[in-house]
Amino acid sequence: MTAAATKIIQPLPLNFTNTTPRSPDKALFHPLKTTPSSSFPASTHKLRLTKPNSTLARRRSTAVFAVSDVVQEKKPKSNTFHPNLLITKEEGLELYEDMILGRSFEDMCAQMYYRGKMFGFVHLYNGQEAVSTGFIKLLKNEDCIVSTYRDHVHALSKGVPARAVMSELFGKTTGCCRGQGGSMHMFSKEHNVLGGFAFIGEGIPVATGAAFTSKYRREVLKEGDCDHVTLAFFGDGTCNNGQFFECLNMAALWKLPIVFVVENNLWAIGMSHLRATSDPEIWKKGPAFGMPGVHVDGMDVLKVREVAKEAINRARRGEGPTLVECETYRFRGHSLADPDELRDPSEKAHYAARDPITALKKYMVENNLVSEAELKAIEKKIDEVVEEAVEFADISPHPGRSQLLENVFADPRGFGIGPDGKYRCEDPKFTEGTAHV
Ligand SMILES: Cc1ncc(C[n+]2csc(CCOP(=O)(O)OP(=O)(O)O)c2C)c(N)n1
Ligand SMILES: [Mg+2]
Repeated sequence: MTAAATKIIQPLPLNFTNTTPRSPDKALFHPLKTTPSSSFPASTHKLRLTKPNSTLARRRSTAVFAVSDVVQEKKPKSNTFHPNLLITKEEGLELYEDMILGRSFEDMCAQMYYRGKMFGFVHLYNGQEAVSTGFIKLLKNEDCIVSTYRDHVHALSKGVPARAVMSELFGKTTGCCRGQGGSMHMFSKEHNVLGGFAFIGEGIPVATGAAFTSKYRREVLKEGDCDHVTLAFFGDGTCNNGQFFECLNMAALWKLPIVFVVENNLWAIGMSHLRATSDPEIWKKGPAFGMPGVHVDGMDVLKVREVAKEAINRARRGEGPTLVECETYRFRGHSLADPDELRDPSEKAHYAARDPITALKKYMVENNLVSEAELKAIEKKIDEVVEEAVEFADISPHPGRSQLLENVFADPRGFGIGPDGKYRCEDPKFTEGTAHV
């Protein structure tokens, strides 16, 4: 084997240095005029926007820079008392409450899991709240979301009651999937939460299909008011899967109303993103398919929200999909079964210091949008919501035997399941004429 070939098949060492000359970095936007987007400490790669060189790339990336310009010039008109801020007091309180709910809920899940109240894998979202809140709080109920196995907080942000999510985790009938889905399969038709998915990448085609439905209803069935948007959330590791590329292609080709939201938390279980991906700047894959690609600081809910507004509105206006890469970090192990011994303590400390909840709190208090007391009141209210969710889940009944096969396999002949948990049509005494469904 030649030396060159050997070099190619070697995984990148953690201290990999990219020596390729690059054009000057240009951070995408700085809506809060804070520090430029950070680099990932696991590598010398900086996940910043690099100006595209070719004319084609420039043409395709125009929308990326347009997002940037809009964000920099943003001055919300409604915010009469704080004309230089990106949010009103009400908006700030809503964002804070949603992030606190996500964090407190997940902390409670950890406690309940270790007390044996939940079974199977449980993946928590601590640290990534700015992404769920920054995007989902901008949606209408009719808009759809699709998540991964790290899905509790997306469901909460979309309005699924905490008690329904907790009960689902406890495997109880009062759960949002009647206890049949569990942690990785949150679903709510009422809230248009189209699922958590245990298989990585599996939700992306479902989200693409949902976006196709909206377009079909609007353009073929002539439902003029159907401007629904779908958000697909997934991780950095998932972007190496085929479905990601296939769906980007299809969504761009058909100009579907979808936003692909990558939650790049640097790790896919124990595999560093920088060792697994040929070009770690995921946002660049958007322009490759003819859609805008945006990189945003996923630890800053206000920045995420500004990018989300642009991408969601673009989809709603019928202008097609956007790929948004949110640079974020999970504060706990991959799942509650993971002792989290692989990640460097200094990397963890770096991101812990950028906690998105603390950052929003600081921003609002320093800009006199809210008082500490108002934030404390929200924290107290959410504590009660989460406590109540646990009590509710605890006293709720387990599903009966008859539910065992429901929604698992297609009922062979459509006559339902009897009280013994077996298909009615399999009963030797069954006849179609007397079947009672
Ligand atoms: C199709 C498939 N292959 C492999 C796995 C095993 N697996 C579970 S989580 C995971 C890593 C995914 O990482 P990422 O997309 O970055 O999401 P994160 O867990 O960081 O949120 C893998 C490979 C799986 N669930 N599905
Ligand atoms: Mg990841």
